Amino acid sequence: MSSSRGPCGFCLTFLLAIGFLSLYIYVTYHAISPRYDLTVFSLSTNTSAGAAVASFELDVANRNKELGVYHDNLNLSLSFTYSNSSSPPSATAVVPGFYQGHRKTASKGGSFASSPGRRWPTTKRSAVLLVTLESAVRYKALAWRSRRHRIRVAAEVSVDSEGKEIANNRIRLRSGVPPVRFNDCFRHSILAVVFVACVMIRF
Ligand SMILES: *[C@@H]1O[C@H](CO)[C@@H](O)[C@H](O)[C@H]1NC(C)=O
Ligand SMILES: *[C@@H]1O[C@H](CO)[C@@H](O)[C@H](O)[C@H]1NC(C)=O
Ligand SMILES: CC(=O)N[C@H]1CO[C@H](CO)[C@@H](O)[C@@H]1O
Repeated sequence: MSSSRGPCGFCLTFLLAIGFLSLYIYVTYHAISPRYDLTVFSLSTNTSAGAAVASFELDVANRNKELGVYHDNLNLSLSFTYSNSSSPPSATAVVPGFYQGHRKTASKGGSFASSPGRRWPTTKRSAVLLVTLESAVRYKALAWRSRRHRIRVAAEVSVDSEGKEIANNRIRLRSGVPPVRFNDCFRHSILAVVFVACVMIRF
């Protein structure tokens, strides 16, 4: 009995505890960034106002099993890629920030309106538009919140001469996403949990 309580037994228990905890923490708290899909997009010209209006619907999916997501405002911009490339965003739209529980998908509608004095190019022909989304998210695990992670994704949208989106499927907004790191409080708490677990296993 006493031999199993020797230094080797302790080391093994310690390593096993660390291993299981690391695995659990990785599986549970490895944050996946939200997924953004345009499900509806259509461009129409308001002839009375002489302005174009683009309405859209956006699916925002939190694919994490255990993490909630606090979304900051979603800043969207729309540009006409066939016009001169140096031109600034043609229009912007904001979807107000919201909290999203784990494994939830939210559908958010909105519209782009051209800014006063800036007419959009008339789309009497098919065109490719660029939709860019900028936001920031914080992940929530139990009582912890991660720091802010910036999101910048974009997609090209093809519209026909009527201004309707050509592809009928959803259009995914994409980017390279940096890995998530929890703040110091979170890391220290994990260390404390590991320490307590080791002490409990030992005694
Ligand atoms: C078109 O513009 C006019 C004037 O600004 C506005 O009253 C009307 O609601 C607009 N129509 C649409 C479909 O947006
Ligand atoms: C979104 O727009 C608001 C207001 O213009 C700005 O304060 C905020 O920083 C923007 N967010 C991102 C992630 O760019
Ligand atoms: C810099 C650039 O591409 N300028 C072009 C902008 O668009 C006008 C009209 O389409 C062209 O004539 C310019 O050469």
